[in-house]
Amino acid sequence: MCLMEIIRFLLGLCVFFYFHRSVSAEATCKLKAKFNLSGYKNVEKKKVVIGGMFPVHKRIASSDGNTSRVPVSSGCEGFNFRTFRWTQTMLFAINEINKRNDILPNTDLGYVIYDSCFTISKAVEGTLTYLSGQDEAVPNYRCGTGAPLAALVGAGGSDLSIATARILGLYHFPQVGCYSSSCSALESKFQFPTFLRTIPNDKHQSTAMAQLVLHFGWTWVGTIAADDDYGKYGIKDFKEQVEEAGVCISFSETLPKVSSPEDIQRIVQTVVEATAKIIVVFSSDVDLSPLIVELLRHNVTNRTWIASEAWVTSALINQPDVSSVLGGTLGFGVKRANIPGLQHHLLDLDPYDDPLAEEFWELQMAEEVNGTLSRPVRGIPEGLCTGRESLAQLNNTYLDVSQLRITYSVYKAVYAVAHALHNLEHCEAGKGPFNGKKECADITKFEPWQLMYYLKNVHFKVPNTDEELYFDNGDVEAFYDIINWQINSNGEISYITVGRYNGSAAPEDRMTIVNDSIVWNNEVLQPPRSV
Ligand code: TCR
Repeated sequence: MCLMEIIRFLLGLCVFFYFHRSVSAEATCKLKAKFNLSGYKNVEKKKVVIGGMFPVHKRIASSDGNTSRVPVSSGCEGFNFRTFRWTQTMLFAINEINKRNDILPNTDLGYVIYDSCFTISKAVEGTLTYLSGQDEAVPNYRCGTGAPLAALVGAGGSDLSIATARILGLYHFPQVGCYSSSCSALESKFQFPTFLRTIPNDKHQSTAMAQLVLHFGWTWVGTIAADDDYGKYGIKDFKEQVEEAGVCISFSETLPKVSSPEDIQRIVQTVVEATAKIIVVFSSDVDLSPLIVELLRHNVTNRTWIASEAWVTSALINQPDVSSVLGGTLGFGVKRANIPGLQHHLLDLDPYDDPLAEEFWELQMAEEVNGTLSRPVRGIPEGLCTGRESLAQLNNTYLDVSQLRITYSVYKAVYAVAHALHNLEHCEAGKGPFNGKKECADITKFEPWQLMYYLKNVHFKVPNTDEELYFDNGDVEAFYDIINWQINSNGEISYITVGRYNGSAAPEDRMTIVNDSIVWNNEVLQPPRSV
């Protein structure tokens, strides 16, 4: 038994507060903000809290349906190392900003983070809790004497953000979707007035995929979509465009949201029997991975897969041995960047920080003990971990900083909020934008709509990159790398950039692709023909 289990028991109360709020808990009016004041002597600084919501777990645990006792909010299961990295990136960005003297020099950022567990109900619960600042989900965000709440960063997939954006919109509360919410439906400012995002709108990705299909002259393609807004809107926009250009759709399948081996078998069957060899997949990695496992088992090769950005660089899909099935894949990745210092922050994770860090540690160390990796610290009796082991030798998605794309959009989202807060704080008296009287807002007690004003108008250079970030009606520039999965000398897949797509360029200049640099997944290593 791992020592951590005992610690987990002791931290039980904390776990309860964060993730398993009892429906019957007595309503109190307190904020569970954590302030990172490390390195600060000046405790007099003003404080603002940023909310974050990430799908750190992959699903909620199924309930036993028992209605004879007090209901409790469902727990979550299936720890996701990739999304945990996004969560840690938010903390990293907040720390970095807190250390800077040029952004918010007089104000410290704190954070409250919720796990949306990839589930709409959890995301809604988190939003209500966030707005109310209470254990119990009652919307009343003005209560409490704590620091003001700034924007919410995140949610989960578009369907989660759509649910949370509807609630936040009611309160004019700003939300910055980062990876979560690329779906074209979210562009409606009428429906989602306070939603902005640092990931491009998927309508560009659908157009880019359509252009790719037309570029290679493919006329016969199959499509597979996740059963959520991301998959449905993405594939719908794609299909409309290719069909208009005369391409025929051989089959359209939908991946099940809840595990369903029969549905997966049916889709495998369709893929095997279809004559179309080009298959476009708009789905998150989590929803797609059961299908990939089955395709591997059936050894379905000689297809060309077109990947949406959610799975194009996912380690959950790119598992050992997938190269026979997925080598040659072409897909779209959002802007990537290096974030200096991030890896150090990821390695520096303290397992006692919060329940998520603790769960991460336990899982990681369990993997160690089970033997595939060498134990980072020797001399510890099997099964026990101390919390002082080193993460540095682990080879884990969490620590992989080679493809920071969505991670980078989380980083940008936090910076966008910080810049908006900075501009709000540094409003010159008598020259402010509000109420037709040139009023300013007060950083210690501003209204959400006042922050929204500044957020809409931010324009800044992202640190250590040459990217200028600003919102155009809530959206950012649509810039994608076209990535090809090429098998390297070790038999592993490398992501090679073979082209780019810039949605804001003139139509004829949007896509540049170097055909010769693509490696295809067929015997002749030629662009496949579609029939
Ligand atoms: N936007 C998708 C969800 C999603 C995702 C991902 C999920 C994106 N990228 C990576 C898991 C991993 C892009 C949505 O629903 O909008």
